[in-house]
Amino acid sequence: SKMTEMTPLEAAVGTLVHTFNKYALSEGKKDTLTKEELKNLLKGELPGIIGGPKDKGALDDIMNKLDTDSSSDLDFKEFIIFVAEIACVVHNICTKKTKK
Ligand SMILES: [Ca+2]
Repeated sequence: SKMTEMTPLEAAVGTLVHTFNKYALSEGKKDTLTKEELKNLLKGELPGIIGGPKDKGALDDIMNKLDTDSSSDLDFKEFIIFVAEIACVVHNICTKKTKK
């Protein structure tokens, strides 16, 4: 099928879209993440990298930083910038590890 012909990067992009939609649909506007949805996404999908935000203040800080248009929710573009930042951190760690 078409799915099995996808490259790993194509599949990864599909996963990003699917994951965003899965959480965005649960409450509020269906195409944005509320703070609660962001909390659940971090806990459910990035436990090894971010961990659950330890307290409400930490979650507020993340939300405020990512919500660049101050709409009180995250659209896909705001979310994907966050993922890009995480990817850069992971890239730096991996690059340092493999460098002799
Ligand atoms: Ca926003």
